[in-house]
Amino acid sequence: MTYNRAFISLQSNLANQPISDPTSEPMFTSSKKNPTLSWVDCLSGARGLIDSLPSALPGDGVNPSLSLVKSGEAIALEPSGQGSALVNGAPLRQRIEISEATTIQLPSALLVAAPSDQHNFAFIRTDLWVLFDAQTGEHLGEFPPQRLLDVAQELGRATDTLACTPQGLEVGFSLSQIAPLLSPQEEAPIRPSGKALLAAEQNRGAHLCPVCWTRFDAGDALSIAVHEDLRGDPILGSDVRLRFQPTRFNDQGLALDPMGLACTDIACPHCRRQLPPGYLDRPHRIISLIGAPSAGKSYYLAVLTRTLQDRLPEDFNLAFKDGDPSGNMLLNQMRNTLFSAATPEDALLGKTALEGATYEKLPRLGRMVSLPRPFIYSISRPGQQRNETSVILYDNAGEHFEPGIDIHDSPGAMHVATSSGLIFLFDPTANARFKSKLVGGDDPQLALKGRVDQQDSILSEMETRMKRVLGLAEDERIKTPLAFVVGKCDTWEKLLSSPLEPVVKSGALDLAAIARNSARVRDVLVMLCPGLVASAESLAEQISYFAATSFGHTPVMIQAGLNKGRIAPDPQRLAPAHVEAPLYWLMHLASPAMFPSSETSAR
Ligand SMILES: Nc1nc2c(ncn2[C@@H]2O[C@H](COP(=O)(O)OP(=O)(O)OP(=O)(O)O)[C@@H](O)[C@H]2O)c(=O)[nH]1
Ligand SMILES: [Mg+2]
Repeated sequence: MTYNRAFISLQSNLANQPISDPTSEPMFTSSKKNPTLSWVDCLSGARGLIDSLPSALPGDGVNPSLSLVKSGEAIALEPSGQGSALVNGAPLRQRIEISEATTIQLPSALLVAAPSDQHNFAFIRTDLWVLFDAQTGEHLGEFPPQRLLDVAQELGRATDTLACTPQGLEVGFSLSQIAPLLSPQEEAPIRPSGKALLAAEQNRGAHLCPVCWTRFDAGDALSIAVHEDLRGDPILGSDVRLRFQPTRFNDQGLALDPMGLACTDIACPHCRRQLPPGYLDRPHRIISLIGAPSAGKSYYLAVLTRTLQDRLPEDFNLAFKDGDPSGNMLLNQMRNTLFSAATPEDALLGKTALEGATYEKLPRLGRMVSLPRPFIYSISRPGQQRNETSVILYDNAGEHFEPGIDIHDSPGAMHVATSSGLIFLFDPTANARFKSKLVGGDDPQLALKGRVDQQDSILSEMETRMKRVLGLAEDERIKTPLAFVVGKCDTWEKLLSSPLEPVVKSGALDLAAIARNSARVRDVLVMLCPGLVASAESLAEQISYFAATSFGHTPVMIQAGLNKGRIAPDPQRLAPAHVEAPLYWLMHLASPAMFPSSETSAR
């Protein structure tokens, strides 16, 4: 819906024309009926009829700022000389006749009045207001009046560029003019201004949004309207259901949408993205997977989620379930592509595009940005669903971690700052020193020419970003534990001094075995990339090295067809190894009760 520009300018240009010539003949002289005036208070919803004149208006206090008087066949507004009534947005200085719907702003009431034969205001909904652009008339959404100022702030819009009106009314108010009536008096002076303050003020609360990583309190979560007529959100677009701050609830405590339907879905108050069912009821751990383009992140995620589902029941007596089937669809599809394929061509996973399907465009702290979709899985002990926790994973494009991407313009990798654990997936097939040790290997990746190895700068970029966001000093180390995973170990495991040991024993994590495996991998890294080890260890307080392979065999290069020249695993020979160990270690540090170690369980 677009609001008529002429109508808005009529209202916001503050036209309250005086009666041009009070002595002139009235236009209609036939009716002898006394004029009556219908009015509605746009905030309280009170409404009524005035037929005895002169009269004061409701809400005009003990010293009324205007009075209603008879003016020929019509009713006119007469200034009393005191107070500060605004009529059609301008101070009332002289008598004006009410010939059509007229807005009247009093110190404690916001009225619309019109001759009763023109309007009875029966269809006005004062609990739901339309917000629109004062210049263009563009419809920006419908909100309860008490939300209008917050919405303006969320939109990053000055209130004097916005106009609003109760649903069903054809005249509007300038949002800046009516602001004092919308915000309770005591709140007004403490609203901070400025972008930094805005960001800081918005980023508080008990819950963290898995999409924009901004904090909020449960009471501030938005509800998602159910009624089909409420399709269209002012910020997310016309095909998205309206997000609104609930004010009415049914007997079960469910929010009611503006059409009275009960709503179960909720959304983040910042980015407005729908949150998975039950999101606020359990703790969440973000595990950030970091790696250069082609490091193997997408395959690792597909294999990791499958392996966790298979291994967690046996290893820790835990169930690993899809915590958001519709939100996890893409990762589940990747997993199915890989594990139900018959040929390498079918098993091929595409490169993750910087703003492709794994990303969605959403508002974050006042600007529209691309954010990676969260993949949420719940972990629980059978019979103890109450102690459920969940893991959030993201499939970023490797480019997102490279230096040169502004973290505010493109904050898609900012989850690192709020995560419980970091997995840095190192790609040995992109590193010249590893490659020189693997000469003669069959992996076609080892023969790829022209790859630039930026993995050291990805690590230092991650450090810089995290320190910036967390406000850490240059010489401080990051407290988030770092699992340094040297991936694709099907190609290089022969460089290890001895084979890796199993890390789970009798339902507990064997930290000593993890430490010995870490030392084995670290030895190889120190030999080939000592600088990288030094920077990783100066970055994080807690670090452990791992080796993993998503494939467990050498992938092949596709020889013909559309995907000719691309490298893919042979689905018949998939044998992932050690992929779960980094996650077990990070989850043990984050939730030792769920992922106990042999040390803790022996105590
Ligand atoms: N040998 C071997 N190759 C692997 C393994 N995992 C992935 N690869 C190969 O590594 C390449 C990149 O894998 P992806 O998972 O697409 O890499 P990515 O990190 O998601 O890359 P971007 O999406 O560009 O950031 C592909 O050619 C895979 O075949 C592995 O365990 N062993
Ligand atoms: Mg990828």
